[in-house]
Amino acid sequence: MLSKEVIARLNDQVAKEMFASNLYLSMSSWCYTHRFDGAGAFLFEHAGQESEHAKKLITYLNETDSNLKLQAIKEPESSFASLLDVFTKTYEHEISITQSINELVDFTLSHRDFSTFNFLQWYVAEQHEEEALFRGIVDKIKLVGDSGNSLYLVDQYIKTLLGK
Ligand code: OFO
Repeated sequence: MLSKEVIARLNDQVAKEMFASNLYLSMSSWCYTHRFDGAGAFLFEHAGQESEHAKKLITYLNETDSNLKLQAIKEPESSFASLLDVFTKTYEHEISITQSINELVDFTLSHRDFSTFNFLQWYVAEQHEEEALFRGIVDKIKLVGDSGNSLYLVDQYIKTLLGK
């Protein structure tokens, strides 16, 4: 049986994962409309992963007989200055999600909720991977510069990251 506070915090995390999914769909669409098809496909797929992160939390709530309370999801940004702007924002967003997960982990440990603490370890590992993934893309974009040819190549590189 989870405490009311843990249930509320898990519900908040569901909303954050759903917002991330919508944000990446919005970014994906911006990429497609600016002819960055590789980045568009990558972000579209990543939006699906974020939705899975939300569902994994929902399944945990269901398994612990806890009430899911879905929240209104705020509208994501839809216009971006450049491909670098898009991926800088994805990276910053992942850092904010990591902070949120860390706070949850800290809360569950200090309140001796070892089951939820253990469940959250998957998210700790996932955030480590995602921060590295997005930081890597930001670094590549900075490395190649912002000419059309370079951005085409980096878009092709991002396409190779499908499934990561
Ligand atoms: Fe990309 O973050 Fe979910 O957890």
